[in-house]
Amino acid sequence: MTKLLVFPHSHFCEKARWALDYKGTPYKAQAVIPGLHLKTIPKIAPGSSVPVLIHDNGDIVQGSSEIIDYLDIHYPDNPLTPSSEAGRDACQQIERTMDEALGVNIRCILYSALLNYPDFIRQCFTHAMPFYKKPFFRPIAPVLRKKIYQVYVGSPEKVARAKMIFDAAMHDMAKRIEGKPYLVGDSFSRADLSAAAMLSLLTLPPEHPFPWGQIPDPDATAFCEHYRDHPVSQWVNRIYREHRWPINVK
Ligand SMILES: N[C@@H](CCC(=O)N[C@@H](CS)C(=O)NCC(=O)O)C(=O)O
Repeated sequence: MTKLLVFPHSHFCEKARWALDYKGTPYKAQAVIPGLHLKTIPKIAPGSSVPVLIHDNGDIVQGSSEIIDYLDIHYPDNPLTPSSEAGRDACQQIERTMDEALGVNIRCILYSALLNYPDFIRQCFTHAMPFYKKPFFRPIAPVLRKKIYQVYVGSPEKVARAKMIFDAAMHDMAKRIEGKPYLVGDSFSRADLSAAAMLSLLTLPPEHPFPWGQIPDPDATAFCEHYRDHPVSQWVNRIYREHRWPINVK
């Protein structure tokens, strides 16, 4: 069966999972053990990041945007990429900018607060992992915490900068969607899916398959709360409500 290798809580993995669900392609999402993934993933793909799609026909695709490209070629029903060249270019530009300005920065901001909660982080990485794999997480957790801080957070100055860029990107998004239901053209596309997936960590829409539960950190909660009534947050929730079907929890 086709498999999607993921970190279950990752917004880039949610983007790929959503695309697969949207296409109605049968697949199984499989949580990889963080840390060990640095050895296992590069054996099958060029880099170490997830998501990675392992198709049951043998094809392997790494990267959320590349997975959407692949799915649109092999499963043309429910297209996510517009058919016009202008639409395709617009999607590509939005997807790149939003993955970076929204996705990368919100990861930095939230990890900076949530890395202080080992139980929460363990749930993020091990949710839906088979029981025999879960014990691998505990011994690597302290090293992983340091590594995640180094790679995705960096320093308080970097977090402050991430907050500024994120806020500017939210402002830019608000302008793009003003008076329009979708980012590109008149219908749902990969641009909407990508932006909404990147911001799912901000609004935690109920249609998102990960069971977030209570966010344990007051700064992280305050950050999300600050944007609760923002037009972009409302847009994300609507996009999830109307287009996130059917769901695959694992
Ligand atoms: N551009 C990539 C980014 C994916 C990404 O940043 N994945 C992170 C998890 S959110 C990851 O796998 N990090 C571990 C690593 O790179 O080794 C995509 O769109 O798939």
